[in-house]
Amino acid sequence: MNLRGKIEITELSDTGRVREHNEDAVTSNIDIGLMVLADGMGGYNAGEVASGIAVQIVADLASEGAAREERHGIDSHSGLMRQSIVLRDAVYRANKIIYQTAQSQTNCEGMGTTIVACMFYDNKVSIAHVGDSRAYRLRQGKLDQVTLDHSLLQELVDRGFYSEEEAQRSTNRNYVTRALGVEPTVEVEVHEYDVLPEDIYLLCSDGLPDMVEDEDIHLTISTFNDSLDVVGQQLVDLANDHGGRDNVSVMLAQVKEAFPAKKGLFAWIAGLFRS
Ligand SMILES: [Mn+2]
Repeated sequence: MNLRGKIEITELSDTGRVREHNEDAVTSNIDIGLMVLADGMGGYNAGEVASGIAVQIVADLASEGAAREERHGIDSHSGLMRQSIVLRDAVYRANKIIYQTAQSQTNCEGMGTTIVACMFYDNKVSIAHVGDSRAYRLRQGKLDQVTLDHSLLQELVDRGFYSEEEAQRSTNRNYVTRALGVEPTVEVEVHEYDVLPEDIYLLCSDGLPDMVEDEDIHLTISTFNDSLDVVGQQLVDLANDHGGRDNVSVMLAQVKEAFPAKKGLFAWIAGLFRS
């Protein structure tokens, strides 16, 4: 299914005010309703290599999977939609390739990257993530953080050592407990959500929430939602105005109209024989 016209996407990635390189990477494919964002780390330009590999591999494998009819619908084994599995397996694969590259190329030693990726289909969205790059959703005037960071800070919040408010003010928020490329395998978190027309989804690297309070993110999206490009630029400008200490990347998707799946050819042929 082609989502052009049903979903609008915009993406923006900025070096910020302090860093010399932009180690974030973003890519999208409107035809299959895909957005991928990665925040790399590592010496020299290894962080850029890691995040670049991550978005490339996930985009390639997701397009391949989306084109194959048998990759749609529910997988009876896992209970997940097959699109979620495509996305998850793509992230597994990216992890493996980044890990192997880090092992074999001396100047890539120790590199890694976070990732957050989402794919829209059949009035749903699958969201996969590793690390502290985030997904948010604005629905009916309310902004929710959809992903929970794989970070030391989030673990401390989960265990009751910190309140969410204390965590927002903490200066030590960037220690991630999961990343791609660090181990031969990685645990990928993937969830599916129903999508409503007018929903706005935001993917971002930690450079946004580290610099801009959730309340201001909310206000910015609500105020400028007539133009996603303006929202994106405003969010990046806010992060930079507040210091821009890190690279900042934002991807936004606005749902213009419902996008139910068309019945596949096989379902259609089977239907002919049933009547
Ligand atoms: Mn970052």
